[in-house]
Amino acid sequence: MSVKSMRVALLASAMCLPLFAAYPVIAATPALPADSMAMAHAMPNAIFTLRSGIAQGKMVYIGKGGDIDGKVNPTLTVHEGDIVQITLINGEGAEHDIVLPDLHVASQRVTGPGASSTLSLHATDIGTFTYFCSVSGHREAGMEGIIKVEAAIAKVADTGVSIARDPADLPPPIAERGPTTVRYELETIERIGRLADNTTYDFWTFNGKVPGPMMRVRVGDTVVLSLKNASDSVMMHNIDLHAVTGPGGGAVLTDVAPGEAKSFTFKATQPGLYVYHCATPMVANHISSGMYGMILVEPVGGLPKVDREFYVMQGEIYTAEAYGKNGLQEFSVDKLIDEHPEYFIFNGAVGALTAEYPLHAKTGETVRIYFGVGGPNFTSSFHVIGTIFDHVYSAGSLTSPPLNSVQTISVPPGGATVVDISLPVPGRFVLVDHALSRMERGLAGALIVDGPPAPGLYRQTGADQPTAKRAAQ
Ligand SMILES: [Cu+2]
Repeated sequence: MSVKSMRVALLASAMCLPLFAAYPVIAATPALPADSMAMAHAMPNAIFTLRSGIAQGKMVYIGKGGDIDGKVNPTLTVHEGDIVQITLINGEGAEHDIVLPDLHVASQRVTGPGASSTLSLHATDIGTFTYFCSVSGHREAGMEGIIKVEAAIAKVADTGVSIARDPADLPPPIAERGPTTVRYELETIERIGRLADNTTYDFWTFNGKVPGPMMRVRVGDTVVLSLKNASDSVMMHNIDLHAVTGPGGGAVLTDVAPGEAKSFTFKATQPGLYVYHCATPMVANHISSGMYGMILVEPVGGLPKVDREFYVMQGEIYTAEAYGKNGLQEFSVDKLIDEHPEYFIFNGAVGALTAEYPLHAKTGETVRIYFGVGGPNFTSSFHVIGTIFDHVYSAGSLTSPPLNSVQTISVPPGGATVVDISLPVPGRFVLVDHALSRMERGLAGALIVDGPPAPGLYRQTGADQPTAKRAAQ
């Protein structure tokens, strides 16, 4: 068995956050390996939970959830390149840990029932490696298993179409002009789409993507909005725009059965960034399935110019099975009513803004993010790790003066904000809801800034190496 093997990094190290209560103590190594930066902020793509317990009179690890559910000392199969996350939960109250000495990674010891510790590692080498409990006598008593790193496989083709909205997909600023009439045509489309790698979901959408298209008008404009429901839909749908003054925000004028189309006209009387959504009962079901978007009503003269603009929305998915299951996931009305989502997502899917459509910019540029929460239930504490918002148009209000120098902004369901960020330092910046448990359920985005280093603003000035090897190893 190879002792060299995988390189390890602490996810939390670059976050500067006590993100996880328990983190592995790693053996003394010269420094964090080069790929630790790649791993920092990366979403784990192989996630396992093990519970300590007793089976057939022996002390063992028992798999919890996914393919290893209920299995004793399960073999953890991952693929080369995977970022692996293993959580140990103390099932019965004796002291335990999980160590993988060949991989230079170990959990903390967990003592009380329910106590847990999570470790992460980057599976860079193919092979079979042992995990076991380093508490005296426990390995011999049965607490031992293997993690198998197999060759990377080509992505399975049939993982569902992408329903993720590219955050760079939004209309440009409106040039200086007087009020006019603007027409928008939306179509409600129900389709099986990719929710996560190897996981699909029956999304309900405006125009086939989540969020629906961003609409952009000027205050004083007259908007003629037609809504068509695709003929292969099952459900009725409609649209309620928060930019509208009138019963239902348009919903009562746009109830469309499959194959039907209706339109209505409204005047955009107040500038702001507004959410729109389907309001067909059960409304929360339609929203959580992906039926939300935003309309920007620009003030006279527009907003101050920036170099790039992005469109990002947060939502929740309520599946019957637990987060991380493969295959087509079914909706759970019980979890919706209990407000217990399995997934939190930016722009429709896990990985939409990290793997599929990361936000790109260059140093020295200013970027603006139009951020809204479709929800339907959870307030977002919107934050971009490694940046400070220069300006925040709180609550999506464009007629109030913006806040300056803000770290995190609260955005309620059915609410929005506009944030401006300047980017003097290159690197990878991470969009999050600072209720960071949601990151473990899929919620993260990446803003990748290219450009020369800016050591005057950000540089390493020391790096003490770990001095003691973990006693257990
Ligand atoms: Cu609907």
